Amino acid sequence: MTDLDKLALTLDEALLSRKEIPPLTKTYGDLTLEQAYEVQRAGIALRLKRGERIVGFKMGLTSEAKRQQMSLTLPIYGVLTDAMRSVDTLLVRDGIHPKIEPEIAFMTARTLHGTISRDEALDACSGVAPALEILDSRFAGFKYFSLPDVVADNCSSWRFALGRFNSARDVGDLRMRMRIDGRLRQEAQSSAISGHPAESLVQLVAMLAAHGQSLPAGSVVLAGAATLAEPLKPGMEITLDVEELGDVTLLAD
Ligand code: OOG
Ligand code: MG
Repeated sequence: MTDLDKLALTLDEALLSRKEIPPLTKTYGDLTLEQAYEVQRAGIALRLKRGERIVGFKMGLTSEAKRQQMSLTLPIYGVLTDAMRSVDTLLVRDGIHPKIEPEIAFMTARTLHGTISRDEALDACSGVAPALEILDSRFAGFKYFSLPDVVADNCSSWRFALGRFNSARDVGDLRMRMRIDGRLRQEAQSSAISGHPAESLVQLVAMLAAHGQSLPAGSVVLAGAATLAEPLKPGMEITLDVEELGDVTLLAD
């Protein structure tokens, strides 16, 4: 087993036991971004061995608000599996210190590879939907010291919820409003996501190509949060409303 495999195992144990750990770059030392993606891949391999199936990818740090919240600078990606999908309700106690954020999801209908334009990305999608991402860092206090830590931890991804996919294409400047128990808590235009949410898809496909991978047809892609994430507590009802696209609601138990 390589050192990077061992780091993946440590993160996986933290996920399964719901016990936070110190950042890897503190306990192990510096990691390059490339090594961090290797740790991420090894961690996903452990989940696949448990029977989970890859259903898509998430982009992270695609908005200025998120980059400032986390003091990190570059867009990053993580992997989504079927076990991470929440429908209607979510048990907060299954996590460590979850947070929720408003997103837009794409569903791809064709394989995408390499350098593509925003229009090519949109042409390849069968639908777009309002989405909520529930993050849960495996690191103590949800604090990071470096981008490689976050990438190794599958970009803090934990759960996601999807609204209904529809065929809207003009998704570049839609109002997104996230309410908690009926009170407006976060709002932004969808343009806060990479300038245009489809740009996140373009960036994801380019980053996957740099790792020799394509984005398979039938993938769900979370484009990244438009606003800051809000801490999630049992009893909260969270609704994201995206102009033109509709809404998605999740009950935290
Ligand atoms: C990193 C993941 C960021 C997003 O949508 O920007 C992310 C984090 O905030 O822990 O998912
Ligand atoms: Mg996110």
